[in-house]
Amino acid sequence: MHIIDVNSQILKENSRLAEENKKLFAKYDLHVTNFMSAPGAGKTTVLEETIKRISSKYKISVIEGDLRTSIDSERIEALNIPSYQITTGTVCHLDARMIHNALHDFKLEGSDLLFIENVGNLVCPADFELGEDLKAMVFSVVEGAEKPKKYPVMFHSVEVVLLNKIDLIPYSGVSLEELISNVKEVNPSAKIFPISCRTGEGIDEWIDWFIGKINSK
Ligand SMILES: Nc1nc2c(ncn2[C@@H]2O[C@H](COP(=O)(O)OP(=O)(O)OP(=O)(O)O)[C@@H](O)[C@H]2O)c(=O)[nH]1
Ligand SMILES: [Mg+2]
Repeated sequence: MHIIDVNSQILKENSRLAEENKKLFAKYDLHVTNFMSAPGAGKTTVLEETIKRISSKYKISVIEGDLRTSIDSERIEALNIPSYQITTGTVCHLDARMIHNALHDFKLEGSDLLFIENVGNLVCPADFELGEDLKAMVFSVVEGAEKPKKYPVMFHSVEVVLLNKIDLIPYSGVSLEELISNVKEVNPSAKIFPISCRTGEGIDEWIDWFIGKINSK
């Protein structure tokens, strides 16, 4: 009996298309970041806070991924930043083809940075390369300090982890030290920034690191 491994074929085809996207991004001299997290961890809020601080220096475009609605794209457009909403229906992640298709309509010429906000999901988005330069994860500290151990795949796949909503630590009983130690156990080389989009704590440190990253490309 010949068993076809459909999953690995899908991922192989996805990687091929991601390479095509990468070539296109290189042609436009564009730095691309893929933001991933569970629903509601604060991806759009992190984008808003980042955009507010750097949009005078960089021309930014955003691709939003959600099952339904253009709510997140509208939030980004309210900051006068062009945003393209992908709605995936029932699919729990963005893939390279969705990004490729979006680029037929969404023109990136002249942009310096592309931010992609993936579908809110702590598992699937990590498996699908999009052709990005940087994978960033937003994790809301109130989700629990043990989550990196239970859901290691995304923590393992990213270069930077933004531990968001630290303003809620006093009300949650979560230990930030334990959470950081668990992230390091799963991904020893990850850069970790405890941040609060509510108070602004840690955001400048994240931005300084991010700008260093762009400049080192
Ligand atoms: N207290 C607190 N709330 C925050 C912080 N960051 C974001 N929020 C709130 O968390 C909620 C979800 O934030 P979003 O930015 O919409 O989260 P998201 O990850 O984009 O959500 P999806 O796109 O639906 O997956 C909103 O009510 C935000 O105002 C923070 O640092 N502290
Ligand atoms: Mg969002």
